[in-house]
Amino acid sequence: MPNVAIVGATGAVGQEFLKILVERNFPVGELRLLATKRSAGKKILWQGREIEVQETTHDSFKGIDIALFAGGSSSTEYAPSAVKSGAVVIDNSSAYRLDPEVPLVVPEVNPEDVKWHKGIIANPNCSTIIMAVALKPVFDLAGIKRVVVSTYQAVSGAGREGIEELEGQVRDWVQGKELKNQTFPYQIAFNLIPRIDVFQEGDYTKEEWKMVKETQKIFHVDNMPITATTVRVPVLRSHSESINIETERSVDLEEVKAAFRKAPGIIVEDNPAEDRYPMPWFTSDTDEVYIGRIRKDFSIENGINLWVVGDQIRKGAATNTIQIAELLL
Ligand code: 2RA
Repeated sequence: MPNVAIVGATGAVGQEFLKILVERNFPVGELRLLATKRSAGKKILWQGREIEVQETTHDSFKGIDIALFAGGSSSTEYAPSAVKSGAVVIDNSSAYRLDPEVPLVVPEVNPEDVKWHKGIIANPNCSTIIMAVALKPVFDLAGIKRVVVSTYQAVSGAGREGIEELEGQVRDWVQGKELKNQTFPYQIAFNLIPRIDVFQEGDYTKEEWKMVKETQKIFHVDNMPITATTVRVPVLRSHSESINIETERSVDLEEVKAAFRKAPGIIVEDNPAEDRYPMPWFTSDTDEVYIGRIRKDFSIENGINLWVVGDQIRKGAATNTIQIAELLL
């Protein structure tokens, strides 16, 4: 059984790793829990074992086969040491995602890419993963000419602080107090903010460029035309995306629906007659990508509109990482 290390074990994604390893029955020999100095010494009960969290150092990876990095700046510092010790790193940070030497993997889309890793495999950005899972059946069926996506991203995408900020602002508003913001650039309660991460080239944000460039890499189509607008909304968990796809070839909508129904990792929830469509409140804490509002785009010859929702902490981060680890086994 492989020895597994979790770097960032006490954070939101790290904690989710612990749950998902159990849920998916992932075989684990030793489980080493690593975190910053601040969390070192904490004891975590996992599968009847009491495991003490250790501070991550360059020597933390001796005897480890698979190192799951939950994200953050520790990746560039410690992933090379983990690889030197013989571990395969699966990294949730953005550090290696566009490195041509590092595969960027969504198991439902490009599982074969794990084969050419040189020690590090990158886990894509959460909103990218959710979109890629939804695009794959359409890509296989009719080819993709262009994608226009707008996201509605939950506050937990910004970590625990994001949740605390929204909850705190709602509480303060009810009590008639002044609302304060620290994590987000403006008040997020009863509002939305059309800017996630920093502004970059062309006045697009880093999150928007991630959706473009990472998707192109995952599908091995460097020039796939994709344009994104990413928006933070006052939702606690699960990212939603409105996706417009122009296909290369004409395709019957029923065929598209059938392809979604057959595809791994997708649940079709689309019944206008019964007012059924995916919503973030109901998809949270699940592993699938939910697709609804499947419609023809009548403004172009070959176009489809979708409403796609997925739990970004699970499928957008932790579950996708463990699925990559399963491919390694
Ligand atoms: C967000 N995509 O939702 C980011 C987290 N990786 O802010």
